[in-house]
Amino acid sequence: MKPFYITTPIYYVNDVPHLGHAYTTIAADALARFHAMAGDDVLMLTGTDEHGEKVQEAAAKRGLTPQALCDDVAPRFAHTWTQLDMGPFTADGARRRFIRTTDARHKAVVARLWRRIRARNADDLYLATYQGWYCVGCEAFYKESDLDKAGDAWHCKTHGRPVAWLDKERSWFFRMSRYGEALLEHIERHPHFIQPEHFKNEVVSFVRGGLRDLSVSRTSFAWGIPVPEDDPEGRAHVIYVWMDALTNYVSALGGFDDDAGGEPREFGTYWRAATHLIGKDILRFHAVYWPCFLMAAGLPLPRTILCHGWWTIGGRKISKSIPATRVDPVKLASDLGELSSVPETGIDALKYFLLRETPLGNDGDLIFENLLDRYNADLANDLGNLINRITAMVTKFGAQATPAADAALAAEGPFAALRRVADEAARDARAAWDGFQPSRALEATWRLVAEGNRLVDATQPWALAKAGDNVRLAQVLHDLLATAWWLRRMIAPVLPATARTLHGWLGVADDAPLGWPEPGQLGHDLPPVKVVASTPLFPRLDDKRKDALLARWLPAEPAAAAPADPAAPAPAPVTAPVLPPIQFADFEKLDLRVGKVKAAVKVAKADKLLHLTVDLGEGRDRSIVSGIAQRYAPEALVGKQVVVVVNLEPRKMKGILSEGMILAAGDDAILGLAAVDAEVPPGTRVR
Ligand code: ME8
Repeated sequence: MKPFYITTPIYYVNDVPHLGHAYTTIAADALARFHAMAGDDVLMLTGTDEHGEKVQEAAAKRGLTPQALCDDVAPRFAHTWTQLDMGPFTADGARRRFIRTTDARHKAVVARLWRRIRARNADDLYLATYQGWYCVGCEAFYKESDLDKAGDAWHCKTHGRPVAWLDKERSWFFRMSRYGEALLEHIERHPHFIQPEHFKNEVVSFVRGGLRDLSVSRTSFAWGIPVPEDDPEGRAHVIYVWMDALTNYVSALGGFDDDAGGEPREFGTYWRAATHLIGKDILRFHAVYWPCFLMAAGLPLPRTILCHGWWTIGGRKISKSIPATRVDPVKLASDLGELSSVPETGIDALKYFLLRETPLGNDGDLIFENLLDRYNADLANDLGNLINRITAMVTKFGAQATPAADAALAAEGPFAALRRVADEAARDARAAWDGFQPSRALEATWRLVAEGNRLVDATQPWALAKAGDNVRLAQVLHDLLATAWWLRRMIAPVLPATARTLHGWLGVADDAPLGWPEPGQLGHDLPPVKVVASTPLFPRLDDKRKDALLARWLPAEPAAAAPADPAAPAPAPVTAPVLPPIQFADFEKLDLRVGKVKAAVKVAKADKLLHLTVDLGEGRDRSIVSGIAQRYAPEALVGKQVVVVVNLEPRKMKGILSEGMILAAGDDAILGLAAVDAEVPPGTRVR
């Protein structure tokens, strides 16, 4: 059995899981499931990154010790993966492991890595003074050329927030400059080391630009693993959180050597088969720092760094720092499965969309309408429909046991076409999975789904039954069951709940072999079946249902979709003083109306402004410029009711006439639009 070791990043515990984290874990889970079906010896690892300044700060904000914060949040990650049908991940020697960097075993391996580097080349680690910019969000040191200047301050490109100046902090340095050439050579000799290709090119040009030595210890805070040797000046250093975190991939295998210097069995088996799946935000740490640390310690490198893009909403990265983007994957999945006879298939629908919609290395904008459209097209109309048709026809036409295939018929017309498409789909999907391309794998799989539906349309089994053409009818039913059995396996990496359900409906034995379908075997590999009638797995969403889901999800109601942030400070009290009293007649002068947003676009060169077209029941729409762009994506507003002051003097903003003012509460970060809780005709007065 070939080993296959797939890892996700270990996530920071300053945040609870959001859709971005779920995406990586879902992709890793799908790869793990595919490889298991392909007969590989699979180990999957995820976990939490618990040390460093960022976690220490988050704990302080919540009034907790760092350890208490970690103990609260780490299980939430593990639980989320179980809720998304990927668990359980456990700490012990299981096939699915969860590692925490506060585990004693991990800490010991990090200290060993340090000593090992020192023992090989003592001057690879040396004491000096660090001065420069640091982003606590990234836990990374930056040159000014890596940063954006906004006003007087330098800002991190990922977090968009000002970076801190570390002023002459005494620090251990790692001589990374020594390893640039060796790294370039490794990348050249192993063309699949960094995938996809465009990320490899990015790394190569970064390394060619020259590697600088890296500060790998901190003295200004204590939440980390102590450097395992003394500083002659007597200062206490903790190991840089990235050196600590990256080592998790090895400590989860029991480390790279034991007390006697021998290689632990799991390290020997899995390390060279390691694939680190990561987001592009942390490419440099994985494709540059980590290999350099390993080379300095005389250790082999992992096989592949597999990098994916970012999910954004309205063009903004899904991240903790932008509350409106923090979509809760569990909520989304449960909403999607709400009407299904098997609610867990909502989880499958979410996984399917995320992996099908965008190729792994690309960025994807999460457009909820597209999610619902894909659900209807690919899952309700195509897959769900096919499954229901197959089980319904087999039960209806009485072929409860496996109908026999007729060799002559199988080589003919639609039956031959089905075999050709099935073979191609299995081959192409397998190659795509092997090449880390889930989107292509699903596309290939759906060619077989389409062909199954085509077979039903082309052969019209109900007409065959009516005409008493039992030989042909048996062939159709046989081929449909054979197709269902192939699909049960081919969808399993991404739609495990659907696959399990289909398995049950087909009545196949629990221990039937679940290897990847082999070309030429359609029908020949069909185990005995005992089909039961099915119920709708992916009921079609009509417009009313779609609108109801969109209303739940769109960021205009952030509370509905955003998970609570355990690290967020309590909101500040509203302290604005109450204004002096006014007469009712003064209030009556204000004309407030309900409007319906018909269109919304960003205003060029104005970060805060949106240009809205609003129906106020006047027979013509009004143009209104509103300062809500930091909080609302334009597409989230279309169709929404807003409250508008309609009798303010019109004025021009950025050259655009604004004929009204939208009422909202709060400022950029916690802005909420004033709303009326019933649908009322545009132009209705608000008093
Ligand atoms: O970086 N789109 O942890 P983290 C896609 N602890 N993926 C996203 C995403 C988005 N919008 N947002 C987050 C850390 N991710 C370190 C890792 S590993 C030794 C240490 C995913 O909690 C993506 O995989 O900030 C990204 O790399 C990871 O979450 C960052 O998680």
